[in-house]
Amino acid sequence: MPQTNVHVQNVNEIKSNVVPVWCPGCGDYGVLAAIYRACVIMDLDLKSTVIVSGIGCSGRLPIFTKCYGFHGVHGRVLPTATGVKLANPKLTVIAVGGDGDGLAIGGGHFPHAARRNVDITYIMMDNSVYGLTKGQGSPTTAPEFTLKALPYGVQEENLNPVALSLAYDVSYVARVFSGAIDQMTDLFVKAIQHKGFSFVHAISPCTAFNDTYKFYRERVVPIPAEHDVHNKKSALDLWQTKGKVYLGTFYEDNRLDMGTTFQKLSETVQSKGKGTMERLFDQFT
Ligand SMILES: Cc1ncc(C[n+]2csc(CCOP(=O)(O)OP(=O)(O)O)c2C)c(N)n1
Ligand code: SF4
Repeated sequence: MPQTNVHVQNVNEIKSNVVPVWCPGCGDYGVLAAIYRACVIMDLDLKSTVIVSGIGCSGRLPIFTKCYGFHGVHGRVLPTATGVKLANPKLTVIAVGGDGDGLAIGGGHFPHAARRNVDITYIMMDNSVYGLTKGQGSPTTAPEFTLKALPYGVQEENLNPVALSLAYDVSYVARVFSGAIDQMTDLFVKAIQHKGFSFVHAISPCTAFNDTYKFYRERVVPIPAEHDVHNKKSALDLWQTKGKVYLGTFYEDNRLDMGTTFQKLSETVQSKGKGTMERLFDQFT
């Protein structure tokens, strides 16, 4: 890691010289803008901030920032981000990827990131379609959406990322919408500040293949101020409310993150003096 810290005063200083190539109106612009703003608000050191991505239109995001970036393999954003964080716990690690990346090919990694409670933030940029590969249905394509490639819609129920994350006992769960960038920024800040695995479901419509702006604008409402974020049952009730798509923090729990657990384990083991392996190694040194 280079020794010089880089802190910035405004969002223009975070932008890289690569201009985003997303389609006009793509929700991913909103997610990127909110990440820029969150970095400034939190005064993050760009040289200690890593954005890891999967493959998809969403996967392009890291290159538009001056943070460190890792454009990984389709569906493997969480194992990669986990590895980065455990290798260097001082880093702020943000994982980004699409709904296809995170719930289809990569769906098996989500519960394990949750139970490990590794201290990273996962922003799922959900456009309910495979954008990069030109409009196939994804695990979050709801039966009410008709796509160019699916004129009769999907014939199966969609997955709900908030419901899954609550069921997996993710320690911070929030939902945001690209049409509400101020709130999105605030919740990215909260998620990054959370010590443990934080998940943000970012509704990020695809204007080319599944333009859901109108659908969501008619349904999004803020989570009521009286909602108790430590009450899992209330969070589940919010998710299941028909006709409304709640935005805000659903759930928050402060249990030990994986880095701290490992640190404690290491101290316990070291306090017991040399173990069998160390005595064995000593014979060769
Ligand atoms: C192992 C592997 N399988 C399939 C693909 C083809 N592929 C590229 S992106 C993608 C899905 C993109 O959808 P999503 O993850 O929702 O991201 P979006 O483009 O919508 O942001 C697929 C299937 C790939 N690159 N690698
Ligand atoms: S295809 Fe969809 S997700 Fe991809 S850049 Fe265009 S609008 Fe965005």
